[in-house]
Amino acid sequence: MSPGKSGMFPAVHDRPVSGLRRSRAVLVTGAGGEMGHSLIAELSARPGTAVVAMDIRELDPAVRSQCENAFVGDVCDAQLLERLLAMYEVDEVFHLAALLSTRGEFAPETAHQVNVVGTMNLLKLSAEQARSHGRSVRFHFPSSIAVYGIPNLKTKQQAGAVREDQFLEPHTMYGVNKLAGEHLGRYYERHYRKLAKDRMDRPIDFRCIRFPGIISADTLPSGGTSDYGPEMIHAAAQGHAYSCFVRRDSCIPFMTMPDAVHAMLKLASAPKEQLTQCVYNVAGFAPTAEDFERLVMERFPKANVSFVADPGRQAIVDSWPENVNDAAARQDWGWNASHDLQQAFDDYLMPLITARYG
Ligand code: AKB
Repeated sequence: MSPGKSGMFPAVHDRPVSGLRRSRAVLVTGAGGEMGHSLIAELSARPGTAVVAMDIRELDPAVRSQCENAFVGDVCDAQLLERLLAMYEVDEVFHLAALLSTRGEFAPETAHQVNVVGTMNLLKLSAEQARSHGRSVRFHFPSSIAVYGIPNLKTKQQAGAVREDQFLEPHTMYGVNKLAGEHLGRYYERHYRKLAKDRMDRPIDFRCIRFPGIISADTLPSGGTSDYGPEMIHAAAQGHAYSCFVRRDSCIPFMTMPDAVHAMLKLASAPKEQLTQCVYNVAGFAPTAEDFERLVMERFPKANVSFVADPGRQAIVDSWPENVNDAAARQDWGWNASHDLQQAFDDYLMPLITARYG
């Protein structure tokens, strides 16, 4: 076993690959993250789906138990990716590994390495996988509302729900990286090695959703700028005081984690001929921070919520749209959120969060 680029020996819980034929698998990067927990639970429940997971840290045992195999390593480690892809015949990739918007502003070049170089590593190796097994690799890329860069609050209020082709001048490195990832994916699908005589047509089937802020009852986000929504709810449920880092009138779109995973899997299974674009908006609900406070106080009357805006993080949230227009997703692949704001609290968050914290 050769050490990966990091010089570390990735922890690999090898299970023998049967004979010379590689086992077919679905690869999930960033498997230990918020979305990875929920996505792997859904994928592993599908008959005949073998999930191979990859994350920078060891997986939670509960997640690990749902995987065929798990690799600890960095998506920038091309050697590790090559080793993994030599062991499995990968038909589908869910590339969740990323450095989010707030963390990315403290280390923008690192964010670029993880979010763009890591993505390109994986696209390149997936295209090589496609050549080797003769089928295109379905590549799922979670993008973000961070790709939008609205210049000021007046324009934000006038813009309302923005379409996929509007305001694409992101104010964060994370947003720049996600926009680059979208263009890279479209290139690998439609133009990869355009002039090469031995090129394969469409080695990648690239499918991308621009996610809003996501709220999970099971996990807390870290390193994001939309984190104030879930942080406020989880703090109140634990009886902890919470100082919200944005103004009360701050408004961006959110959705629940079940709806986010539902959207990703619904796009994943849509017939390609129905898809008129590679990148789609999806919307859930668009509360202000004050809406979150009101709903939290209704359910946790003793909650202690205060507002102390962090100018930098506030500027990021102000550059993101109030909401997104998801007409294309509804039209092309039948997207429809199952939780509006009230249902998110009543049907999803409250039952699970109160059970979790007692
Ligand atoms: C972040 O806050 O950076 C992410 C996002 C909106 O993509 N949750």
